[in-house]
Amino acid sequence: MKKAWWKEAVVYQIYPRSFMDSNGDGIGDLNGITEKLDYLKELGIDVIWLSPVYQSPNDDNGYDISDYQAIMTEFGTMEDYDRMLARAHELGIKIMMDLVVNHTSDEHAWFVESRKSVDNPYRDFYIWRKGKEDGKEPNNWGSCFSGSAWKYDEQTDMYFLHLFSKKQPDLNWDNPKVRDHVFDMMNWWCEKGIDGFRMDVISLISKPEGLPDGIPGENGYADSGCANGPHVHEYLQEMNRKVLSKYDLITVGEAAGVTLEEAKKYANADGSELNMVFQFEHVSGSEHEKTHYGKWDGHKMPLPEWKANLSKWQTGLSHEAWNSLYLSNHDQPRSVSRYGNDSEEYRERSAKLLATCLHMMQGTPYVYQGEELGMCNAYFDNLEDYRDIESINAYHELTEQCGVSHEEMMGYLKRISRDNARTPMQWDDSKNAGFTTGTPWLKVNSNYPEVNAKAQVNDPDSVFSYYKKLIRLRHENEIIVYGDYELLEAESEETFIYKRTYENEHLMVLCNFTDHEVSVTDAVMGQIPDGAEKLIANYADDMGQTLRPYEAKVYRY
Ligand code: TEU
Ligand code: CA
Repeated sequence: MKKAWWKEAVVYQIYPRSFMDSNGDGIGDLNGITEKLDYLKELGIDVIWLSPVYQSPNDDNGYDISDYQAIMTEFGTMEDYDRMLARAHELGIKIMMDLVVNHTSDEHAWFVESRKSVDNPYRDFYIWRKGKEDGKEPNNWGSCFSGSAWKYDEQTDMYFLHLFSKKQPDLNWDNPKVRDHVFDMMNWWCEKGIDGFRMDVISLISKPEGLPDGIPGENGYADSGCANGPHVHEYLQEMNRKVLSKYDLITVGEAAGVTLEEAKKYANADGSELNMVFQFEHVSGSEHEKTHYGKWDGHKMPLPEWKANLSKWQTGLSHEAWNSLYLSNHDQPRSVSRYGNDSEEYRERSAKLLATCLHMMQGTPYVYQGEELGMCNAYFDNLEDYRDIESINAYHELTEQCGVSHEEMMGYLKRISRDNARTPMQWDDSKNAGFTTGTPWLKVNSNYPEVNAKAQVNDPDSVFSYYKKLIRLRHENEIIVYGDYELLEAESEETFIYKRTYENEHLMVLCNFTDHEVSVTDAVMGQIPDGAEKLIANYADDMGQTLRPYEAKVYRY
């Protein structure tokens, strides 16, 4: 298997709005990030994925860009950006920018021009259509943020497409001028010395010919109906030729709706498109569960289905493409709340369990800010405490149009709202967790006195120190990066056990996903020779075939 630095790297995602506020306005900023780079150096990560810092009206917290080559006023200046980039490089940390080019903000100059008239030079930068004879939208697509995916624009008596918010009009990637403008902007950032791109919903950029009606009632149909469109690989290969191939970058495509077969094209080993993709199957609900309201009333997969899905990606891409490894990001609830156990008794233990299970797999691991501390969901009780447009729009749509009760909907939000991952980083036990001296834009999780970086960075038994060890082990052991993967005890509803093999070496990864003791089969234990080295574990001692609640341990032999 071909080796590469981005296969051996560990990436840390920063959501700038919630990472560190340096000027007391309650909003994280670039100088705040610069202040905390030493903390990330200590953790040992190699790359920072920076969620968008470009100029934006913040309808979707920066994922609605009004100027790709200017810094969001609230986050600071281009000089602040350059200082952060230089300091990161001094520390040997690379910067991966978030590239959001499926859509812009409706305040972007291109859209301001485009909507002026049907013959404006920028008209075809976006997707405009006449409404249907009966006055209905051009097709039945739903937006991912509730309502129709079309917004009527009086000025020219036409509708424009927005797969996300009304203020995020989709770019028309079939227009070569759009592609040239995007590639020019990407080259501009590469010439500044950045080290890669995370590409927002890149699987959606090529819309199906004729924009046909979708499957009625599929929540956010546009998201699934547009995925892996007719020209997406052609456009990415053009992007690779005109930008990516000219630099030594790390690239990951956020590929909503991607399948294993499609992923082999996006992340193929010949390097003609991207290095890897974020797929969504393992963070979605069970394939066998029909939900009424998309993610809101869905549940996580039962363990056997989850293990089978992750294993499918491990063996399915191995030697042909490359996996990203993640459980958390700014769109997902906190992993320890969703896949672990965030009770006082088991929060730390299960956070280490999840970290072991993910970081011992083949692929590039992504650590989402606060995941290394075992931060968990905030479970806000009041709608007024939420800020996320997806959550707020869904609240109104489901309670006002679908008959969902307030109490039911608040239960959905507490469990799976994106705001659970966006509460401010918990630095210490001072007011607002040391994130800001002002009023935070989003409330801090009330458990910050117990869960914060200051309490962990010097504690060898902390979640932080455990992540630090996992990252170091990946840097020191090729088997963790390149070893082949094999799932064991596939049917178990309690354990997640897999083996890695590389040249003549093996790792046995044993995880108990329950709050009670379980016993590992003789078939598994029989493979581990006496005296096998314990690489890492989340209990100090070892009970052999018995795994205690949320126990994780890795043997090398
Ligand atoms: O997310 C796209 C996407 O797939 C999410 O909308 C996801 O499906 C949903 O949030 C899960 O409930 C990207 C960004 O990561 C997200 O923050 C943006 O809101 C979205 O695109 C639009 O840019
Ligand atoms: Ca600030």
